[in-house]
Amino acid sequence: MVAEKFRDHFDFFIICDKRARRNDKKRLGSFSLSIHFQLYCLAHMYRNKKISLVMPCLNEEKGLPQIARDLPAWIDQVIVVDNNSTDNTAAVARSFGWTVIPETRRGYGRAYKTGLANATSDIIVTMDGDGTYPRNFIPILLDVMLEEEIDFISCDRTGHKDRPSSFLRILGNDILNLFIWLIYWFRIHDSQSGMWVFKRELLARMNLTSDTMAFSEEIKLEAFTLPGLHARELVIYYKERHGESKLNIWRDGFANLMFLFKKRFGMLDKAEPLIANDWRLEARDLEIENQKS
Ligand SMILES: Nc1nc2c(ncn2[C@@H]2O[C@H](COP(=O)(O)OP(=O)(O)OP(=O)(O)O)[C@@H](O)[C@H]2O)c(=O)[nH]1
Ligand SMILES: [Mg+2]
Repeated sequence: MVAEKFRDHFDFFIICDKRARRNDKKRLGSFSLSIHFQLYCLAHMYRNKKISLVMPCLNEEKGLPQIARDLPAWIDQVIVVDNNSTDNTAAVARSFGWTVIPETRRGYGRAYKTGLANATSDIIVTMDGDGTYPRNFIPILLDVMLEEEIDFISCDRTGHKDRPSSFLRILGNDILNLFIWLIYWFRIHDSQSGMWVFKRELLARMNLTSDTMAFSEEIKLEAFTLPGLHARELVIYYKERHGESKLNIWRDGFANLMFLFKKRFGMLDKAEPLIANDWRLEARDLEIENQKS
């Protein structure tokens, strides 16, 4: 039911986006509307939940201003994890009042681990710092999450047919999705998506080992296979990248494929949870145990 509503919203946003690009006047109109909506929401929090946004960033000074332009003002905490960027990423992020966490150890996964461990809100939203992921979908994703009692949403770019992506990337993603199906037994359409919305408390249960680009598929493997978790994919649209890509298609693609096997066949050491367990999780585990017996 809510998922259907979401699909309508998706079409609506695609139409608005196209129209806004065609007509500057309309863009100004929708901009002032969103300002009013944001002023109305200045009280922070969303439906009584605190929200953190976490972004790993390596030389993303061009992407961050795109994100700041239409990021909902009620987001309580914005964390940028900076890996010694050689451009002005840190200064640009600070100019928007965001928290910059320096991380000297390189890697997408490493940056995420540091950022997620420092997030303090009830719900965490993630995205790249390159401006590709839709900020105006955040409230809709949160609505779906709260109304359908979903624990983890993985945003699926494949529903946006005109998305800017090369044939090789789409093929690589499909191959990884196929292997996930074959060796983990669940279907996913976009295992490499970098936008997730999830309850922070899940971090206490997840075994997140990867320091590299494989972190993106690893967090989904955890979310979709942990017992008692409700994980879903929902479609989003996806925009052109600002700044240079950090993805090496062949190297990262092959490493991500190998990672799937290593994790499945227990070839990785167990990682420390990113946050301490809390009483809510223990209570829910007990509930699951009771249901089983
Ligand atoms: N802190 C940190 N961030 C990184 C590192 N590698 C990549 N990132 C960031 O992680 C995000 C994902 O990297 P991208 O280059 O966008 O990779 P991608 O989305 O697969 O590729 P594109 O579709 O070309 O954007 C971006 O915000 C990068 O700046 C790293 O080693 N450290
Ligand atoms: Mg990207």
